Amino acid sequence: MTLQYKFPEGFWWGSATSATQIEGAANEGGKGKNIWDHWYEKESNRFFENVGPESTSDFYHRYKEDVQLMKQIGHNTFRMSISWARLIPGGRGAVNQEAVTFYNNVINELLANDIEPFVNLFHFDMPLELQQEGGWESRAVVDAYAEYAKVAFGLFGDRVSKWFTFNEPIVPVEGGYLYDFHYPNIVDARRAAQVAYHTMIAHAKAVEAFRTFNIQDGKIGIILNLTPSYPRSQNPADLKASRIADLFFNRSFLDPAVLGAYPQELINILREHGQLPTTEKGDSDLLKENTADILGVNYYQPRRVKAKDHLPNPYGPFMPDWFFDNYEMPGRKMNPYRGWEIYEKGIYDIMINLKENYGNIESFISENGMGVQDEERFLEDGEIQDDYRIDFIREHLKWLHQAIEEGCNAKGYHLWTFMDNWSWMNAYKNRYGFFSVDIKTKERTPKKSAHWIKRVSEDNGF
Ligand code: BGP
Repeated sequence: MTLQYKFPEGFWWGSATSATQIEGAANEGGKGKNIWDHWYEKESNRFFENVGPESTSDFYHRYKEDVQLMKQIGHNTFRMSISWARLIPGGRGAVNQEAVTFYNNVINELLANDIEPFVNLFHFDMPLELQQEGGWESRAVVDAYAEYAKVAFGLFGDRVSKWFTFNEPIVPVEGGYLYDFHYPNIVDARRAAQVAYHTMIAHAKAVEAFRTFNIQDGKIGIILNLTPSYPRSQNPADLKASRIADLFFNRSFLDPAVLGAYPQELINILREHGQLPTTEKGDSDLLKENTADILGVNYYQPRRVKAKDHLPNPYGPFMPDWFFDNYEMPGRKMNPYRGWEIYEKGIYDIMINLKENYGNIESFISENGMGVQDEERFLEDGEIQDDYRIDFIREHLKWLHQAIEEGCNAKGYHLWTFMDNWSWMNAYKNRYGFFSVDIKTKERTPKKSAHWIKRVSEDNGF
């Protein structure tokens, strides 16, 4: 059979997930509390249908079965995260041996089934005690994170070679400090900038520590949600709006992580508006000397922007949105459930940008996927016929393939996600998995896309 889209030898086929979203066992195995456990206790009404993080998809007890399912659908790689609050309850000090056993078991099970684990250290889940100390606003928390990273490299680095410091570090900044969709629900751009900055310092410290560990074939990177900012038009005012949106939402992390320095224009804007974070001597060298080896790219949707229609309210809090309005392009293709535009070519544009402006750093699609509500509508003979998801993946893969043909250094594609999981405020509203999960019985059932991806992974193309 000749394939129209053949991927390079050794291409990484798999999926991604995070600890809080699948493990469950939130109060078992000696795990400490994180901000999600706490926020849910305080305000369960903010979570879809009041479903919290306590049991989620029960990976903690079912990882063996899940690894078998991954193998069945052709995964050769899988990205997971370690729960900091599980490994080191409270965030500092003694390591929880039950957690070590659990993560060892998961890693060993993956390896025994020829699935390479990619391990991420932080996926939105700050230990509660450290949040109460100020979270990422606190430099002491940055140091605690660096210690945690060392513990993880030491415990698992003999078997795990691909490490990631953070998943989408801008999301806790946006959610927790600008737009009120994560705990601690603060609206304050100056504090947001401090959180963003300290996250990058924490990243660089973890990279610096990683270099001392001599991990075989070891690579360390970061996972960023890159959302290309497309201007409404070529009008200079629209172009400027898109450039500034790009500075705030992409380059704020991409530049320091890959190039080792912040864009001067972003610094100028923050300075002009009195929003610059506090820095320490030596920070800029730390960033410069500890850039990422590998970049995970999460891509779901583009950002479309235009020049502002109205002046910002001078009495309102400073916001990145003082410089642009979001633009609803007529005729855009939407995923109406998640409310996100679908624009497959975005994946290509991101890769070309990495090639041209970021030294063609080794990268991969670390998340891409389509969340759909009430998927039982599509049940036939006991399986969800998710043709829309197959289309979604296929069309994105075509553009990724094109980028690779043009010399982009993209090594793999991970779907968000392996099985339906718990999502932050949306809980189980939108389903993303190759496998559906019955949230009462926790039973896993393949969807049509599971059979499809099995063939694609095994053929290394389609
Ligand atoms: C990314 C996160 C994931 C995941 C995904 C889907 O931003 O890294 O944790 O949740 O988006 O988004 P959502 O769950 O909000 O629908």
